[in-house]
Order: sequence, then C-alpha cells, then structure tokens
Amino acid sequence: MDQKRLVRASRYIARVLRHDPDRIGVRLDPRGWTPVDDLLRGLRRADVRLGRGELEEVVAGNDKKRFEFSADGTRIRARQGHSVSVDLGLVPTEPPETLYHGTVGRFMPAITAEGLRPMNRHDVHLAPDTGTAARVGARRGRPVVLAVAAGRMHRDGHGFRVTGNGVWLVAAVPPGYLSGTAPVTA
Ligand code: HQG
Repeated sequence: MDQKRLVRASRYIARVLRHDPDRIGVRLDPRGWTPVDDLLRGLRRADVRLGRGELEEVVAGNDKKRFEFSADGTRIRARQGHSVSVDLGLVPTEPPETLYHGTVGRFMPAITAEGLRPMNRHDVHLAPDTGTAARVGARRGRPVVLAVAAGRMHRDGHGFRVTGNGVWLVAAVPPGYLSGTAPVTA
C-alpha cells in the first residue's frame, strides 16, 4: 500500500477506535477492543476499503504504533489517546524520575495556574525524552517542553501507567511538579 493511503487509513482508524466507533457502527468492549472483521466491515460501509493484510500493514507501519492486535489476532484496539470511556487495563508502573510534556506558549498561563489536565483525553500524556515531547508540542506551534517530577509525584501517591508504545499516562499533573526545560528547537 502506498504511504499516502496508509496514513489516511491510519488517521481514520484512529478516529474510530479512540473517539467515534459509532460513526461506522462498531462497538468497543470495556478494554477498547473491537473484532477485526467488524472494523473492516464498518470501514467498507464508510468507503474505506481495506483488506486484512492491508490492515496489518497499517498497524505495523504506523509511525507511533498507535494500534495493536489481540494475541490471537481477531481483535484490534488503539493503544492510547481515547476520548471514549475505556479501561486499557494497564498496570500502575513506577515512572522514571523525570518525564516530559510538550505544549505551546499560549497554554502556559493556564498550565502554570492549574497544572496539566487531560483536556479531551482520559489522561495527560507524557514522554520519556525531550525530543518526543518537542515533537508533540510542535503539532500546535513552537514547542515548549516541560519537565515533570514524575518520581516525586509517584512517591506522593499519583498513579502512572505506561502504554505498549512508551507513552506515560497520569490523571493530571499539579503545577508544583512542573518546571521548564532549556529551550528546544524542533
Ligand atoms: C494542553 C499525540 C490549557 C496540553 C501525541 C496539550 C501525544 C492544557 C493540549 C498525544 C492544560 C491537549 C497527546 C491546561 C494541558 N490548560 N491547556 N490546564 N493542560 N493542556 O492532543 O499531550 O498522534 O489532548 O499541553 O503524540 O498534545 O494522537 O494532548 O497541548 O502522545 O497518537 O492541552 O497525542 O499522539 O492536547 O498529545 P492533546 P497532547 P497521537
């Protein structure tokens, strides 16, 4: 499949599996899984024609490994980023001492006042390194990278989880755990 088609399919599937399964009439189970056959059928109805092999290409070729198949290959889900209510079943995990969040300057007054909030997602997303965080911030403009005192948060009782593709999730980050990092160029 050519790259353009792959990216387009991937974007569409991310919308469905994270935010809007109804749009193509599929259902997510409580852990976010949907049968592969249902997804392919729903996509077909929406005129996104994809074979099973092509879906495997989308999952394997996705730049951020956004999707995963169940062990038996019959179901698929998004690894993170949901706005619909799902429990991914991730176990609480001790984070590294410092994690990073990429954002943009216009959000900083609110973030400084109230900390990081999940906004439209379930959780605040944090990255293990500044480069990844800078790329996340750069989606919206000139990136600002914040350091999160994750180790201290964890010792203070905040629960962290990590997804299969290395994104750290936490319910919120109060302002006292945030600090700036050196300016980054993305
Ligand atoms: C900001 C992408 C005002 C926050 C990326 C961010 C990531 C606040 C935006 C994943 C705030 C939310 C997540 C507050 C946070 N006041 N603004 N109190 N607290 N914000 O997209 O972290 O491509 O929901 O800084 O790679 O940007 O989807 O979160 O700018 O891993 O797989 O509110 O999405 O992955 O935006 O990105 P988002 P995010 P995917």
